[in-house]
Amino acid sequence: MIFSIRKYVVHNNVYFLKRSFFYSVILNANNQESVTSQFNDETKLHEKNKKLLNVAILGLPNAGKSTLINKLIHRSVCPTSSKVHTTLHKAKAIYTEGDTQIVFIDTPGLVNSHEIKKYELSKTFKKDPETAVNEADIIGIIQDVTNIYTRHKIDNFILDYINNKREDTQLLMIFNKVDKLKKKESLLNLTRMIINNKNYPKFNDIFMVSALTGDGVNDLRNYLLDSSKIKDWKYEEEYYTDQQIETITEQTVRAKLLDILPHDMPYKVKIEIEHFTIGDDGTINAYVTLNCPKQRFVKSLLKAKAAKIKCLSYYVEKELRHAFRTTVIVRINVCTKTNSIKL
Ligand SMILES: Nc1nc2c(ncn2[C@@H]2O[C@H](COP(=O)(O)OP(=O)(O)OP(=O)(O)O)[C@@H](O)[C@H]2O)c(=O)[nH]1
Ligand SMILES: [Mg+2]
Repeated sequence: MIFSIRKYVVHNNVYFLKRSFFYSVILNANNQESVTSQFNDETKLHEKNKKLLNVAILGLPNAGKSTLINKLIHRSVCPTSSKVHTTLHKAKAIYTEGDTQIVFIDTPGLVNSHEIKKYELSKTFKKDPETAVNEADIIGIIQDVTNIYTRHKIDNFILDYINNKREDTQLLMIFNKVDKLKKKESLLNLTRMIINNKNYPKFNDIFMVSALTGDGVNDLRNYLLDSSKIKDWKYEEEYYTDQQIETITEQTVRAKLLDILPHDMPYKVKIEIEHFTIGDDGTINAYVTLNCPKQRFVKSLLKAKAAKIKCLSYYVEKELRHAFRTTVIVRINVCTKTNSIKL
């Protein structure tokens, strides 16, 4: 298995060199990253050469699905946090390079029906992974190698999703967070446990990556580029997401709030985009209200000269700058039903 993985890496590096030679990344007028061909006009990209691949990314909550997609497309369009249930509904992230377009489908973390009921999660937690499985040419199952309770197995409710895939849909096992593993040999054991279990479907390939550091991510991207099939693109070259900018902004505020507030507090805060403008120079200005159900939430956010709110705007602006490649200014207003404190 390791041999076949190594062989793959070498094979893909060769392809990567070829691609680097023919294509270069530029920033277009809207500061959006795109890859242009260095061929002259006569050899311009022909419609019939276009390739497309739909990739669904599935896995348990907090496995690193959104972080991996952001790394694959070089933009933070899928909000991430250290807590579970950051992604609430499916979202597409688009990567176009040369003649190939990859449409990644980010999904909410997989939870069983019992948990959906218990935690009153939205219907998207079941429906969106199902839709993603139907749309996918390739399904990537993300396995968090730092989670000792789940890393060596695939639960039955996850197998139910996979078993409903189209026959021609390929399946990848992606072990994530390898940067945190002290003993890299344990990856071999995990691989054995997954591929030798007769109850599990056959995986076409296995990848070991760190979505955080980027280790192994180029190999995965190259593999996907090489797996794409001749088909017209779904989106024009400049598109990198199917989400509204306001939605990404709101979800990023939510994600970073999950990081800075303890326990289940942030899940109870209602986030509203009060005002949203894009200036002539492309600068984004967002006015966001955090509607807190209790006064003690407000106190926690505003203590020490509103340190948490300042921290929140800093991280949201940083993330959105990386997503939209423009200046982003986020002003945050905190309120309860009775009080409103502008900052
Ligand atoms: N050390 C390490 N941390 C990672 C890696 N990938 C993701 N993380 C962290 O894991 C946490 C969860 O990442 P997400 O990308 O939000 O996970 P997710 O699977 O999208 O989570 P949900 O949307 O809640 O299901 C974040 O704190 C990430 O920084 C990795 O390769 N290494
Ligand atoms: Mg996510």
